[in-house]
Amino acid sequence: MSEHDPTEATDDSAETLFERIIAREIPADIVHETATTLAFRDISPQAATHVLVVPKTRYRTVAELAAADPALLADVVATAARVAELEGLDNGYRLVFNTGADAGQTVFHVHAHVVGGEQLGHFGR
Ligand code: DGP
Repeated sequence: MSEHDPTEATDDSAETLFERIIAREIPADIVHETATTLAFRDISPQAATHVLVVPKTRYRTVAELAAADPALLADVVATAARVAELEGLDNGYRLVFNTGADAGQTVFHVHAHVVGGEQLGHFGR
């Protein structure tokens, strides 16, 4: 880990919740799946549509994923775009990768939030 990694202090030795969802060990409302990614509804939606997209291979953050496997990051983004199509988000959507504690990242298996289905406020605090 680089000394500048904002997630460095986090203990990520345990299997995360998302590995268990990918393995179908715990249920989730799955909306789309590809060979390399899985998309399922967020348990605590922040908008009319709120879907999480994860790579089936675990990386802790989007920066780690980008450095290790850029093609897999492209798969995540392509799946997010497909989810937006399937969910009818024709008027736009937001794609968010929370990274580290200050951003509120709670699950250290990289995930894209696909948020939309309504007019979103400007984000920040
Ligand atoms: P983040 O804060 O960026 O790490 O997002 C984690 C998201 O995961 C958060 O929006 C809530 C969601 N989440 C937490 N537990 C579960 C669960 O058991 N099932 C599903 N579908 N989503 C969950």
